[in-house]
Parts: sequence; C-alpha cells; structure tokens
Amino acid sequence: MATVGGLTTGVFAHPQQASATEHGEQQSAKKADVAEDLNGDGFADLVSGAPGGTVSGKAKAGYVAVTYGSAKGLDTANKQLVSRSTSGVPGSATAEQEFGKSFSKGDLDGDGYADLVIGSADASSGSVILWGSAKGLTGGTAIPGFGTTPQIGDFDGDKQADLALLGDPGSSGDDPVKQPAALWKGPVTRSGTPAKKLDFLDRSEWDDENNSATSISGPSTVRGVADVNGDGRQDLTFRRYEGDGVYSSDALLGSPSGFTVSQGPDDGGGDLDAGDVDGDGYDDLVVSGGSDLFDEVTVVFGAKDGLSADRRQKFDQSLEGFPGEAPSDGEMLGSCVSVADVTGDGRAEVALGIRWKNSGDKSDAGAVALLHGSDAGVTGQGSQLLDQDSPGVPGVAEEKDEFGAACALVDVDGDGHRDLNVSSTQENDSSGAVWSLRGTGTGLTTDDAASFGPSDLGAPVDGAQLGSSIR
Ligand SMILES: [Ca+2]
Ligand SMILES: [Ca+2]
Ligand SMILES: [Ca+2]
Ligand SMILES: [Ca+2]
Repeated sequence: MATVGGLTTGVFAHPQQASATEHGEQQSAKKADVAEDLNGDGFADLVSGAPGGTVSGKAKAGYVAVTYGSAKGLDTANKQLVSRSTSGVPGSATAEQEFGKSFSKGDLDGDGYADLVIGSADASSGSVILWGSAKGLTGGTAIPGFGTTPQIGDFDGDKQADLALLGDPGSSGDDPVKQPAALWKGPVTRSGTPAKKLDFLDRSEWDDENNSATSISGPSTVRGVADVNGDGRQDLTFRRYEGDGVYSSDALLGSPSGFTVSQGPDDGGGDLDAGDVDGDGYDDLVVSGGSDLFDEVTVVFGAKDGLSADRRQKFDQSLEGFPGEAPSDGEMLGSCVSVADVTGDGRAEVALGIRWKNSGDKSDAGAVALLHGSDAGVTGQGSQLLDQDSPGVPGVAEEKDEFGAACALVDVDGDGHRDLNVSSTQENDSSGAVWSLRGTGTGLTTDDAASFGPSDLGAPVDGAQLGSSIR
C-alpha cells in the first residue's frame, strides 16, 4: 500500500494561487456553523472514526481522531484522540466494541461549542458525549444502551439541538424487528439529562406490530440530518430494513411531537446523504446502490410534504459529462455520498466515492467524483474525478486501496467553500488515511491538498481503518 506522508502539501500549487491564499489569510474566516465547530474558533473541525484501532491492547476497541480546522486547513499538530481509555471518558477499552464506528457533532448543551456524541458497533455498549470547549473536547457522559448511530439535530425547530438515539435491534430472520429508540430534547446536561424525553415517533406513526413510542421498525441506521420538507426542522436521513432482503432509504420528518416517516426508495444498500441539489429550498436525498451492481444513484427531491414520490432522478457514470474512463461493472458508484454546497451558488454539490474504480491497470484503487447541482438536479457538466494518481493528490494509487470509502464535505479552512474530505480505509494495510481537498467557487482544487494517516496523529496504526466514517 502507498505510504501517505505527513500533512503533505500538493506539489502542483501555482504561484498565483499561493498569493491568493496569502491574501485569503488576511481576511477573517467565515464563521463555521456552531454545529461543526468543536473548539469555537470559527473553523469547522473534522472527526474521523478508527473503529479497528487497538486501544490498551484490546483489538478493535476503536477510537476517533479530531483534526481541528484552520485558515490553512486541517492541522495534524492540532488534533485530539478519543477512546474509552481517554481520561474522563466513561467505560474502558473493550475488544471488538468498535468505539467510533458512528458519531455526530452538534451543540447539545447550548454553550456555543459543538459537542461530539460517539457510538459503537455494539448498541449495548452505549454512546458517549464529549463536550466542546475553547480547548477542544473535554469530559465524557455515558448514554447507556443506545450505541447505534446517535444523531444530533434540531428536530423540533426551536434552535436548540436535540439527540436521536437507537438501541440494539436484535434479530429475527427475514422480518423487521422492534428496535429501541429515544428522542432527547435539548439542552442535555453534563450529567446526561435531557430537557425532556419525547416519543420517538409521532402518535400517528404508531403501529402495533413493530412500533411504539419507544421503538422503531428496524434494524435502522441513521445517516445524517437534512430538512427535506423545508419547515425549519431537521429531519433524519436513515436506512431501515423492510424484510425479505429489502432496505429502504427514508427520511424521518422532525416535529415538536416526534418523527413521522417519509418514504424514499428501496435499494440494495449503498450510502446516502441529503442537501439542496436544485436550490428550491428543500433538501434532496441522494441514495446510492440502486442496482444489483451498486452502480446507480437515485436523487429523491424534497418537497413541502416530504420526499417526493414521483420527482426522482436516476443516473450512473453514463451521465453526460461524467469524467474518466468508461466504467466496468461493479465499481460501487456512491460507496460514499456527501451532499453540500461547495461553490456557493445555492445548489448543493454531490460527492460520490467510487471505491472499486480502477486507476489505469490498478484494480480497485478507488476514486471520488464531485458533481454539481442544477435547477434540474444533478448534472455531469463541470464534474471532476480524482484519485491518488491525480496531480496534486498526495499518495500513489495502488491496487485495492479503495480510495473513496467515506467522504464528508466540511469547510475546514473557513473560506466559505466546503472542502472534500475523503478516506481510504484499506490504505497501508488497513490502517486507513484521510485526504482533504479544498473547495473553490468552481469545484475542487488539489492545491494545498493534505492527507494523514494514524501514524501522523500518533494514533494506533494496525488495522485501525481510520476514516471508516468521517464528519
Ligand atoms: Ca474549530
Ligand atoms: Ca456544547
Ligand atoms: Ca423538516
Ligand atoms: Ca474551504
């Protein structure tokens, strides 16, 4: 596997762009959304999960790495590692727990610093809240029993972040099962007490067979938040099992009295995210994995009543303008999906990992594409395709690197353009690595591209799979 150096700078930076950067540094950063800024310095911070990391001698105990944003982007010298062995964090490192398999940022106690809630592979291990401060994350508050994809968002629209929690769904063959779920209304105190515990589902959604006030039909995993019905309340984007091998990608609409389900497409199960692709004020759900070969992407447009039942767009790499060589079967278009406005025109870009794409004759080296939004939906026009052999991207493409495992559009340099942070979990014998490519008014540039692996962070290396999820 290719060696990824320290915080490597792209070697193809142009002098005129270097001076533009210097000029940019004299301007103040566009203040980051509080929900993304753990230390309150105005720059969004990036969190990378390493669920395979060995901690205190326990294999796959797991950890997360926080790299703080700055005018120069991510700074590996300004980082923080959090595991169950970190002082103040409740519990202890446990083999196979995969702490950091999921996590979410947001200001749960309303003090102006984003907090981080971290989940595990094992729901019964619970989640942990780390509290943001000017010095970074501090303390640790246990949330017993709800270790599956905890998600922060303002679900009732009162400007105070809330917390959606999922427990262990157990198993029951081919049928959906009852999965414990809890909705905590913020603010949440440092002792782990919410202002109120709400029913997870709105009463109209109750269903005697599988749902109740405190459960959902599952197994379900939450993938993020968006506002698909434009009512100012954040909605959960999630995937749930419907039975007989069918997974559905849906939205749970936020309300003052719990969520209501808004049905999205059934598919084989890739990744999903939402953002306002067509700029009409409703976030749109972008789902990968629409065909047997995981090579199709579906856009489900948001509307006043939730996800539209009939306004949908399907595309694959034959989309006009999609760059790169003609695809072979099974490249896994959309191995990761991140949707957010990079260019600043009010229409979200869509980042798609293609983790099994070949780079020349190197199979499964992986790649990532950035496509633009337009009034009509996702367009191939002006899109970009990058891999580790692209000029300016640190590292060298190698077989089975699977670049594009996870991705997150987060503005880590505070210039108002979201930057593409993307991982390869297979890099360097599955230690994993994360790349950060800068966003601009027209798309992505490889100028000042950076990358780091666990060794650059002084973190456990072997099999860590750093970047399994990034946010
Ligand atoms: Ca920050
Ligand atoms: Ca806080
Ligand atoms: Ca909403
Ligand atoms: Ca940026």
